[in-house]
Amino acid sequence: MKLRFAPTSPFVRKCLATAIEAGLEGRLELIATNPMDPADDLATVNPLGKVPVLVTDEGEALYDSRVICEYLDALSTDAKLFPAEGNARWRALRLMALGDSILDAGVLRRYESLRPAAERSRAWDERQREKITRALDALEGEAEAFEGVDIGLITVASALGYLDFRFGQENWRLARPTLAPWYAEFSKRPSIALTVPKEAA
Ligand SMILES: N[C@@H](CCC(=O)N[C@@H](CS)C(=O)NCC(=O)O)C(=O)O
Repeated sequence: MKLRFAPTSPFVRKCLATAIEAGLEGRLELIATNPMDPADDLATVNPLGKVPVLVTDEGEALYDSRVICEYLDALSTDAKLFPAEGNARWRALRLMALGDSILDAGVLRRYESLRPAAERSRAWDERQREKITRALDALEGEAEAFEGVDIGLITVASALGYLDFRFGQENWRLARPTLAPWYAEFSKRPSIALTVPKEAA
């Protein structure tokens, strides 16, 4: 399987962490891809021009990260990261949605910050920042119940790691006394420790 990969992308990280948890990382060939480079052929496999994309051994291109993670989970014979049913399933999917939405807002803020100063909207940035703050407060309110590993918690960890990577000066840990230690502990998992985002070489 081939994974269109960018070392800064938190959505790619989520897929890699899932592959590691699922024992499948050895089957992934990473294809370095810059989604912001108009010369990159990414749009030939994903019309949206976004990473991650997984090209299966059968040659089918799968996107986005939610679909890729569920595909990897289905291939795995290890413990399932997408709980099959009941409250555990809905909680994991909701936490995945919350983590993904922190990432959507964070990535939008990042792209906004790269625009020429005169074109940037402070109101737009603030609107996205408020979404992130409310989502973090919601996570703080339920972090005491976090245990084990599933796709929801992997996504939340990917989101918190991205906030450290791009918005470290805003220090999300302040006034989050339950979420911060949960993340410190969860980050010791090889799937999280081995996939910390970094600038492209
Ligand atoms: N919902 C998508 C989001 C993917 C995404 O936003 N990827 C970013 C990189 S972190 C990207 O490729 N952006 C390029 C663009 O927006 O043109 C997913 O879960 O995979």
